[in-house]
Amino acid sequence: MVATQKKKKLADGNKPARSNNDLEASGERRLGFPKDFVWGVSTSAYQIEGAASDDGKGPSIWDTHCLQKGRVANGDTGDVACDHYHRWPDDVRLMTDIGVSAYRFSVSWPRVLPRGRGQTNEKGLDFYDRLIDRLLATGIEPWLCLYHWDLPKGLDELGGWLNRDIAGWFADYATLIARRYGDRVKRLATFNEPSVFTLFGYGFGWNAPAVADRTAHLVSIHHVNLAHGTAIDVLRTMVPGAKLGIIHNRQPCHPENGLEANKEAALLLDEHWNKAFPDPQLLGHYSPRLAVAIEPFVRSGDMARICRPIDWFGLNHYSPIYARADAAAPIGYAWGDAPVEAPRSGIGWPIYPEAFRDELMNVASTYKMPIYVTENGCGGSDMPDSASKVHDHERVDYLRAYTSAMKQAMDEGTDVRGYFVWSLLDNFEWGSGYGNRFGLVWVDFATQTRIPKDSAAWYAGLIHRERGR
Ligand code: IFM
Repeated sequence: MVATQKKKKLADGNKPARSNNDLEASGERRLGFPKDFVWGVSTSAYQIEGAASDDGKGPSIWDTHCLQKGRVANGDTGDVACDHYHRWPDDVRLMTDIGVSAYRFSVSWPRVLPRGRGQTNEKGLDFYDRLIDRLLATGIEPWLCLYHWDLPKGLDELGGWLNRDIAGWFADYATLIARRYGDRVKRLATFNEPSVFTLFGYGFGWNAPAVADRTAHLVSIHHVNLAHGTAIDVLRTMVPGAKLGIIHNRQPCHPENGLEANKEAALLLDEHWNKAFPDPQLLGHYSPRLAVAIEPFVRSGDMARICRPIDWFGLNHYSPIYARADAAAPIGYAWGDAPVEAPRSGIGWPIYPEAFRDELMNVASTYKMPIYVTENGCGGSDMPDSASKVHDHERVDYLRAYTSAMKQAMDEGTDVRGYFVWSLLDNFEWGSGYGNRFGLVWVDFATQTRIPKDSAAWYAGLIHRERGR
């Protein structure tokens, strides 16, 4: 039934509730966030755009990764995803309906530079021009991230993140973006979750480019750090008034089952996951275990090149993670399981809002920077009911608890200036394919029908209340 309804009618008929009556009826109270607090939503190019080879886009490592049997659940690919490349005006309208003031998205490197360097693709560049212009016209600030994991295949063939030259290729890409969009986009991030794409892509080998090797993992970390610093210098010079940052995934790391035997594994995971990027970028050195391991790949002058001044710390947080000792694993430990008694989301991720509060405070005291929470959200397997409504109470509860925890951290003096829900839309969740849904808006991937979920209405209400309007 959902499939046969007209898209426009659905979008209008499912607008998130925001009237005063609705808000009073909801019984939610204002938490007292500053009026200028940034409320946003996040997405990434490969996860929503689709149009994998339209208008001259080149292949990325995710395009080819998805074609390999067994890599992605159900054999799903990002070929169509949310078809955002064609439906972006509808998606901007959804953001307007929710009332966000900011939208974080990533540029697909191979869409604008099909081989990663050299020849640019005008049609791909035009796409982001249109999106940015519409966002600005609608009063939504574009937050542009240069890299959210979709490395051009052409660069992977040259070694990708294992080739030291990539720092220069990335800086050239940053130059293109700065020149093209820097007049309108002032919020720029170099990378999204460098620890995740290096650990999962080169350490565990689960994600593209599916390398599982200790040395490759270490080398990729260092080269991403070099690329970050080099690109920051480009953006700083070329984009007047830019506010530059980078987005880190930060989660407390615990030994599986609290066992002594897993403690060293947890400490190593903590360095790989939480410290491998912000420490050299903001403190000018690698953390102790990494400093020793990475030393053979560090050349004179590298640390100064990596540690460049930035303006904000993007923090993505979901739940604590766990490590288990495993001497046979390529990087010396295995991904651990959460305690059986942990409260969990629909996709099994532990729910601990107090860990979020603590992580915010920890980041603030370690790196002493303004924080924007650039991702936080809850995965499930939501489906519409017979009335085409999606009652995702679990996500609402999660978001309520996590935004309250964030406010607690702020009340303790932590400088948090914004919060972006992951994600605007259900989308391609990497190795899990389309089964894991994080969206405020439900997407029927067969018809591309969008239905704002109850969580979209809840978030709209929160924004409305906190703005005091
Ligand atoms: O979907 C991802 C996103 O690409 C990076 N951060 C975590 C999200 C949920 O897994």
